[in-house]
Amino acid sequence: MKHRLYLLICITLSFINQMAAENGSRLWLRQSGEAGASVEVSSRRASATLNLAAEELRQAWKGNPVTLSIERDKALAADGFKIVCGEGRVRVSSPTGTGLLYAAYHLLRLQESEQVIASTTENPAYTLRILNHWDNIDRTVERGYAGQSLWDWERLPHNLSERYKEYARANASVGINGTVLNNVNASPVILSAEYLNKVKALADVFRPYGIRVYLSVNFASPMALDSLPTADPLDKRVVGWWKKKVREIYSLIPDFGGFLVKANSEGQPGPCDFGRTHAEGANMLADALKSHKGIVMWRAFVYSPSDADRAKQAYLEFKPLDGRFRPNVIVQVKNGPVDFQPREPYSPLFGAMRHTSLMVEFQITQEYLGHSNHLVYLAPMWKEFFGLVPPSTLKAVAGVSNIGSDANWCGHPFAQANWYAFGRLAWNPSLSSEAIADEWLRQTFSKEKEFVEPIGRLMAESHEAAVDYMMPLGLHHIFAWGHHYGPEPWCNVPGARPDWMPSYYHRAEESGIGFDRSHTGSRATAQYPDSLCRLYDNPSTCPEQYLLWFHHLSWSHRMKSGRTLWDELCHRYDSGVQQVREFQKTWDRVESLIDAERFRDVQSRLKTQLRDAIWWKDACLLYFQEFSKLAIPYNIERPIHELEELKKIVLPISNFECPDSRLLNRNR
Ligand code: BDP
Repeated sequence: MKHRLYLLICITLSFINQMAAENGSRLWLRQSGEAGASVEVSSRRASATLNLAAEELRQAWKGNPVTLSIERDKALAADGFKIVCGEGRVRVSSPTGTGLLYAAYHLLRLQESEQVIASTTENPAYTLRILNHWDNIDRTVERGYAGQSLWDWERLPHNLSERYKEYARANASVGINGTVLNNVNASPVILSAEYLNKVKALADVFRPYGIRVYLSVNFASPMALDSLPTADPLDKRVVGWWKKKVREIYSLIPDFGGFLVKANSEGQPGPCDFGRTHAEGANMLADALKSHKGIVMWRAFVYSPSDADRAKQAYLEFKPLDGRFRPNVIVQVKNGPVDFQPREPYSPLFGAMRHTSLMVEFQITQEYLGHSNHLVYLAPMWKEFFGLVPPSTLKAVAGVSNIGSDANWCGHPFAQANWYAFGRLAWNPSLSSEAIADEWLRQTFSKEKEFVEPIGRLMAESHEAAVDYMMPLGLHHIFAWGHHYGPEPWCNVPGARPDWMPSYYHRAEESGIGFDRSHTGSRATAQYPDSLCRLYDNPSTCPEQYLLWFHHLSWSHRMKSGRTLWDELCHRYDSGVQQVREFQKTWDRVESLIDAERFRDVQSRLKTQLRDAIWWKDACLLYFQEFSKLAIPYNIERPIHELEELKKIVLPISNFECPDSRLLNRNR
């Protein structure tokens, strides 16, 4: 009897445990419970997308009966929708099935995050809301920290993983409607007939979810694939080659979106190799795509080993080309002028190219923000950008994906929030980062106030905390060589380009620290509109968050806090560390409110984050102290490392892969 009771208890406990176990694979789409509301489709035009919209609601909608109808409406963009609630019914209309699908996800989002379901009209801010995958065809992911690439090229086109559909569904649920499947450092092979058939298979899976497929192309593809003697965009053979290739693509994928191009950047081929401009290169591709309604997204991420300040180079090269691009070219500019640093001012190209369509490229994957070990919610950083660059001046929004084959898609459970927030902001950049965090938390973890409030605050503070423990006050690019995971302000690789070395950016010396980009230095400030130029150019008006980005200042420079620059720097590093300590406490307090599996996962990653924050603080302060020769203020946490010991750390991660286990086992 006793034995049986024991067995019963064991079975019950293991059942409860299983129920509690969540591996994060369901993302924010964890609707449960009986639905059962009636969903009526009042449209004669049946479509796979419309069926999906109805199906999603039938499975999870618990509210009043819904009617879905496709209707033309002047107030609605193609993807827009209208919801009218009244008389015990919810009437949803849109000019397209995709709009109805978005409306279905909108209703479910409100339901699952316990918001009021009210009449509304929604139009996306941008017609193109696109993910950029930096996935290679060997399934490695450049700057990917969540396993392998989702695309199993070897098994495509015949074998279609269930995850392709889940991926499309997750994107559609936040309004993402485009995906560039492959790395901007593109292999020409992606354009071979064999691979185009694989791409077609993916496009077919994504189509019902309103997602179009795009490809990154290597500008020298005609040479690599068909041995043309040149890739000169003005050469007739080259023009003919691209036209034919484009026709081949559209015969397989009639709604193919277009090309993304990284040209003449970091060793990639481009039109400049043949004495042509970026505009000539982009326009040649745009002409090939035009009759198919395809577009070219041409990246402005260029910098050469010249004398010009790297932060000025994209502007110097692209601004003179303003107005020279075809209407179906969008110049894709990273949010900042250097490279996805924890904090950058916005790229001055925004606002400077008034006769060219521009789109912003954000980095969702955390190349410079602790990979998948650090909890850093990126929406506040993107909102900072939108605060300076009016969303209406942009044509589209792109985000470098953080998605991989990991069960939970993104590595860190909270990295999912960045995928989610990217989609939500691409749909509506005026949403607040707090509101997005709130709805994501409720759908992903728990609706309990005791959970949502403190963890929402933690998320809101997480970006600033990371900036503080990594590179406060406008410091930038003082990362370890190659993988960019830890600090290496002393890094000096013999023979490497100076603008790849941290000292190029921090310029620490006995008299002070920072990059003078004011009128007394590189004059990068002059690339901004007058009012901002004046603000940034003067150290007493320059926002302190950009101070050492724009100025080289003495260690004794007086800060707004009254502290000296040196003391302020120490204070900021320390405050970043202290914040992570608080994050740990906040997290531990919510243990009983969520499943054990994700609780422990986040808990252990926070431990790594704290160890890393201390590592960053000690490394940077001890290194900069060699120049300042000043004491670390006595009220802040003392270093626990020796500088020489920190200089010896070599992480066993190559440039483009960094399995967490190896990171966690590193020798400090
Ligand atoms: C840098 C990455 C590099 C990318 C490059 C790019 O370190 O891996 O190829 O940007 O955006 O941030 O092209």
